[in-house]
Amino acid sequence: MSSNEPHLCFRSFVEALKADNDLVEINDPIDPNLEAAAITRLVCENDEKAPLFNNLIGAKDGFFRILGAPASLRKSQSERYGRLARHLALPPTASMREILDKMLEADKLPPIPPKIVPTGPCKENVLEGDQIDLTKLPVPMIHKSDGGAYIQTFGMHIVQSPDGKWTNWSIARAMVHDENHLTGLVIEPQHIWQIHQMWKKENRDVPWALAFGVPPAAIMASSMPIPDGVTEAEYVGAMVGQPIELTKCDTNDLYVPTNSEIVLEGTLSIMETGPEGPFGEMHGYIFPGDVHICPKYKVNKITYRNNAILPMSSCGKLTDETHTMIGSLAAAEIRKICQKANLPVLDAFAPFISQVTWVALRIDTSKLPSMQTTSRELCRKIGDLIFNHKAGYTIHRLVLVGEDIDVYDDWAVMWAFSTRCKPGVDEVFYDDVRAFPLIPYNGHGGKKSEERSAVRGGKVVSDALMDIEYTHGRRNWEAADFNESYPEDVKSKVLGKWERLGFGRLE
Ligand code: 4VP
Repeated sequence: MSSNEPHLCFRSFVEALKADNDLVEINDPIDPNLEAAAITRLVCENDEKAPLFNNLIGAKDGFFRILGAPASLRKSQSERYGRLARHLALPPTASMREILDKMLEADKLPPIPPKIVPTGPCKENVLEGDQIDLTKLPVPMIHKSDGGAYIQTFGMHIVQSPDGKWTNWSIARAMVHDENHLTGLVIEPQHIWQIHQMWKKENRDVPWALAFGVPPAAIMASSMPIPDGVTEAEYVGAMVGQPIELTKCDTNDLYVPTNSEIVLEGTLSIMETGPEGPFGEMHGYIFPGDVHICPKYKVNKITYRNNAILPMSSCGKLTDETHTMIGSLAAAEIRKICQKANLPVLDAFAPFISQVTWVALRIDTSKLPSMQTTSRELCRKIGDLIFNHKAGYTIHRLVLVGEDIDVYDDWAVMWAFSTRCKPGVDEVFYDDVRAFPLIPYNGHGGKKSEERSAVRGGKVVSDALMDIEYTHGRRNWEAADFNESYPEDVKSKVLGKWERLGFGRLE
């Protein structure tokens, strides 16, 4: 089987977007200093086509181009998740459920180890020694108050446990620090943090590679909170049904996807740190001047494909990769964990409308009567499990909804939450679990109360199930909407004459 298919090769993925009429190639000179990101931001806020910046001001010998919004939404309702679907060889009309099922599939399949090949496109060009100057590359400045130029918003960090048993692929932001260093977030409980801790104990810097423009299926897995110790290369191999082709780095013993667009090889320091941030983040905020001290990455070698493309997420308010990927993939893992614990969870999704700080869980209410459970007990079972698990790290509210609610429909979730969950009464609060410090009410909560913590508490399970669903496993209401409040013959009569009456086409 070829490794050149769009889900296995970033360059082919870009071609696939073009064939889908989901790409705008921009050959005008565009400034990587804010202009490319501003265009991409407007793209994200309007579900526009992905921009490919072919002519960045300052790109020397064409190194490099930028693809913005690589996994954002499409305008078309039927192909809303088309760009995500193309990451996984699914049809562009795939539903979010189908996309998340594909991502979960590998959990049940035997791992497929990668195939090592001696060389490939990522080695076509080389920069080393004095040739490396990150400050001279067209690295995008993404938001005007960012603390630096964020080269790393959609690349894949590659690190390995000191015993070599676990190789982790993940996304974590990083910015240019100087000619040959980056600084970036390495925060608990992330896997890159866990592996950094292991090397600290050994008193050695972490061998590291950062690959940009990797196989799209690989970047999806890098964004998903799969279990500790699972090597993403093998998980992705299982998911796509064939080994991922990797090639050895020249300056360390790590392996990178052979067809990566750009590879940085080096180390993640266990001692050296530098200023990092602020950065306009996934919740839609930047706090100017909010600099933190983070570990430094040292770049010893750069290799890249001819006409290399750097993928970039111009993240912030809805809707971009930090929502379509971080939120959705955490929800998928949460569904899996609930089901493995025999909890009656049918579906899970992080509503965009909550800025992916919530996960709605659709409960199999038919199971509730025989479980002889109560709202409080069910909330506690689910909250204890998810809020004490790494997969629940980014999520502060779990909303339990009945079978009539499509969790992939933000409006439906908000309707159920607002009308079926009595604030404070139908909710179980958690004040001693790990919080997600990036959410402004955590990291920038100020001193509204003495006991406030940026890193603990503030999580809740909100029960939007009704009593009758616990006692009889069914509902006793009809929605006062077109779908449920009119007989089929009336509905088809209305739909049949809708446009003739002068109304617009229904999607
Ligand atoms: C999923 C966690 C996360 C951590 C840092 C960041 O910048 C975005 C997401």
